[in-house]
Amino acid sequence: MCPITNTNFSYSKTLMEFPVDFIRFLTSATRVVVLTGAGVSQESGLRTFRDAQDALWAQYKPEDLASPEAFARDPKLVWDWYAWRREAIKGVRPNPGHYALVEMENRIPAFTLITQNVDGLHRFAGSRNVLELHGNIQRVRCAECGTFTETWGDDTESVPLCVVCGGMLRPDVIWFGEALPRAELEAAVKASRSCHVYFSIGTSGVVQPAASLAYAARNNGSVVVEINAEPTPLTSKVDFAFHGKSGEILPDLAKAVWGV
Ligand code: BV8
Ligand code: ZN
Repeated sequence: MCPITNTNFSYSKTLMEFPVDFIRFLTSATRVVVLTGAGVSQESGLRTFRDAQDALWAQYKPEDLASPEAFARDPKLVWDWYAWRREAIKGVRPNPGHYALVEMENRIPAFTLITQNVDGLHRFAGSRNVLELHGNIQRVRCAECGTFTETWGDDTESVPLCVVCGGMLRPDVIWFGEALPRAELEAAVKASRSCHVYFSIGTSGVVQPAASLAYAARNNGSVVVEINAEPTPLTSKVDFAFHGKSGEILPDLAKAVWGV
């Protein structure tokens, strides 16, 4: 466990003060890992999984729609939910939190951005070394033969079909009960086990195996940092917890460490 004491900070509007030892540590860190969740896209106008869903979908728990069982039960309902989310994402832009992570990647030799988000906003902001653990909603593939397709009709009575095998199309995201993409998961575990500083940002830290990466870093003696609007099951295990909006805290951190 890193020798630095655990300190909680509630965020205020003035430029945030960060503990000097934290700044010194981050300044000298050459291997940094960041895991993000829905909270990092909240200030872009996207609902988190915890947020009450839009009236249209309020009767459903996200984890009840994001599953092979739900797709088998009512494929059109699940298809429409993803079509609705895709439209919502088209209408938003990355926020200062996304851009601050791009600045960090530009200044840290080995920077790995692991995301649970399927919205693609990190890459849209300019992040390069991004591991999409749970897939990407903008990609669509056949649920039978796996063929990817760039075009599909959204205004159809039924789920669009695969031109190769006639199977139903589905979003290229990882549903509950489905295995994560092997390459991305292995790279995420490897990076988390060998980083100097690990950030958990905008995630409730509930969904596995993503939520266990912070513990892999901690067991490796990394400095573990949480930036989240509220405490999570991880908070009592981290070296530094900054509670507030990532779109405000991250730009201040980039300013404090790299003056950008
Ligand atoms: C698997 C893609 C097996 C789809 C997603 C019991 C114990 C342990 C594990 C399990 C278990 N039962 C089942 C499991 C496994 C399950 C799991 O973990 N379930 C949980 C619910 C207990 N995991 C799986 O099923 C995984 N697969 O295990 O397969 C297997 C293995 C091998 C071979 C075959 C099979 C697959 C998990 C991935 C599922 N897909 N998404 C889609 O998006 O539609 S998960 C999805 O939900 C997201 O990707 C993300 O991971 C999760 C939501 O969490 P967050 O992103 O953290 O969002 P949330 O809203 O919860 O929190 C937001 C936070 O931000 C809040 O704390 C809030 O305070 C904060 N915040 C808000 N605004 C801001 C902010 N912070 C800062 N600034 C702000 N402005
Ligand atoms: Zn097919």
